[in-house]
Amino acid sequence: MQRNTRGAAARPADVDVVVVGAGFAGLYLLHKLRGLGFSVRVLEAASDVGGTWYWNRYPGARCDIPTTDYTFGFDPALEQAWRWSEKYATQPEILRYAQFVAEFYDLRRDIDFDTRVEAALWDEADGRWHLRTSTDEHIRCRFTIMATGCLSQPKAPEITGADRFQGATYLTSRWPQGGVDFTGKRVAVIGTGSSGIQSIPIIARQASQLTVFQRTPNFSIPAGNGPVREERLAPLRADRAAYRQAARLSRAGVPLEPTQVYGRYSPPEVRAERFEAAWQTGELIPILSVFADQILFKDANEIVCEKVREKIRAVVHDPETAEALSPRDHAFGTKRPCLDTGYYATFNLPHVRLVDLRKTPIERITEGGIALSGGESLTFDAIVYATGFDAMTGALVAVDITGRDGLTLKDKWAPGPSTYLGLMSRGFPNLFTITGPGSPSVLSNMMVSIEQHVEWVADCLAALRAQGHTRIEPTAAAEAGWVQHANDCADITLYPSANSWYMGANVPGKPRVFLPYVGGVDAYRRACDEVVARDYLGFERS
Ligand code: FAD
Ligand code: N01
Repeated sequence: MQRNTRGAAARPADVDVVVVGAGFAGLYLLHKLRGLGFSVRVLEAASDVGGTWYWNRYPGARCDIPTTDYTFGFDPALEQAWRWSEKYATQPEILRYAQFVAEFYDLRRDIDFDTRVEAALWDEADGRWHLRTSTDEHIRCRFTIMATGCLSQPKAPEITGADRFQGATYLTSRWPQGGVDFTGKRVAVIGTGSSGIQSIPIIARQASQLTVFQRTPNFSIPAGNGPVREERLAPLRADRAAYRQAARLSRAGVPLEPTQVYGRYSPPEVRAERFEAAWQTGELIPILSVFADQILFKDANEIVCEKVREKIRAVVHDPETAEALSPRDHAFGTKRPCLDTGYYATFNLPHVRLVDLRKTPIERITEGGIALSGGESLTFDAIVYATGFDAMTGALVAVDITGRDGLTLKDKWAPGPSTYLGLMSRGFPNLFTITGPGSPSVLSNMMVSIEQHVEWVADCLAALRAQGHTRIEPTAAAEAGWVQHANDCADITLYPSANSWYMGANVPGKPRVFLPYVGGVDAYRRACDEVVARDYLGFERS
């Protein structure tokens, strides 16, 4: 028996299951597996639960799926016990929710905090994983479940001289717990993805000067935040179970009837009306679904792009700045669009400047600030990096995972990740990934996808135990088939045409592979269910 880092309780060094990560996925796994009678330990690098919502404390951080949907739906009692205050809750409120879930099910007693899993080695003779942690503990387990998150491994800034800056440096995804006061400071923000776009208007309120360094403009729509709207609450109140079931059987994990209207065949007034209706919802899924063909064909997609650009021009006073903020290099939706509160209007403020890095790239970061290629040198008190993540695979390959016959996950996935259903990868028996590459994950309401994966894996472990099996691994043919299918689904869309983190394009040297499964939450769930109905088709068990 060994002690956890908090010294709170003795922990067994040999368990049925180790779960890596205590975000929403890890929390639900622990609850579910405990209920099935498995011995479980959860190992978490952070000092508390929450995952994404523990780490991303930058100003303005909120969810971009409405809280009516971005919430656990597996337990009516949990839903009864919690009320969200806003359409899009802030990071502190979502973190409180994660903490509330941990307390509701008394989860913390089986979680080791401040404990990073550094290595995992499969012992074929023993039929177990042997894990090594940053606290130098060695743990044996029959099953390892990686609930390490899709957006949890920050990407390095990759800018020459980044370590030379003498002022304060912040990373949005590792924001200080006590917050930062930028009052009177000259601040640089590098990056205009969701994190940059959420934080920039708030930093602008404090800073004496704010300079935004934009490499690629992003599409953003106003969130229209406020109290949870009655029309969202009504169907939930009327029949909670039916609402949650509709989400599970939807394309993106939020109940929405798919449209049959094609943009390319619609008259201008229909296009305008449908776009405006979606824009007014202030929600991502409707604006991603204005037309049935918008993610398939460039001309249909361009209708949406140009309407968003019109909105930008209507807000931003300076035409040159408006044009610089208008995306022209990627189709709408092929990079995750953002939700904002006053983002574009921020560029009308006299103390806010946009630097278009396409025209004047950063040459290097200096002791005092940022030097641009044209010879201009800007001085700052603080630099904020909103530069994103090594998404979907980063946190998995950061652990030194060695499977059967000495195969490492890093080597196997060097040409791109290869999985069966985004749940397992051949060569790594008894190792599961929650919302892994090849599953809908980041293209969906993650709460719905996390629940589906947790339930599938938990049912699988229970079925193995019931059948007297101790080992499971996908076949080579099943994995190759799924990878082919996932690529085929992506290739008929516009998604692969963008330099997005969905494609691994934001990390130098990362192979260009479309990482999530684009076929939809509904189709994906059916595929997973069918595999089970056919007695775990595509898996070898012993
Ligand atoms: P995470 O929350 O990422 O948790 C993974 C945990 O694993 C982390 O706590 C990490 O510390 C730990 N970990 C990783 N590696 C190790 C290791 N080797 N050893 C020990 N611990 C480890 N999705 C939506 O659907 N809607 C949204 O509105 C939304 N908003 C988002 C906003 C932000 C700012 C970000 C970054 C992401 C957002 N997402 C959103 C995606 C979000 O990541 C998921 O919704 C969800 O929170 C993921 O939960 P998770 O438990 O799978 O992973
Ligand atoms: O990261 P990003 P993020 N020099 O990768 C730029 C979720 N999320 O943290 O596009 C200059 O999107 C980079 O430029 P480019 C959501 O799923 C949700 O913002 O690579 N610039 C880009 O502009 C989201 O999609 C919310 O050319 C550099 C930016 O940095 C995902 O997390 C909030 C650079 C990174 O954008 C990631 O979002 C936050 C460099 N060297 C996050 N390197 C919600 O609203 C990178 N960039 C719920």
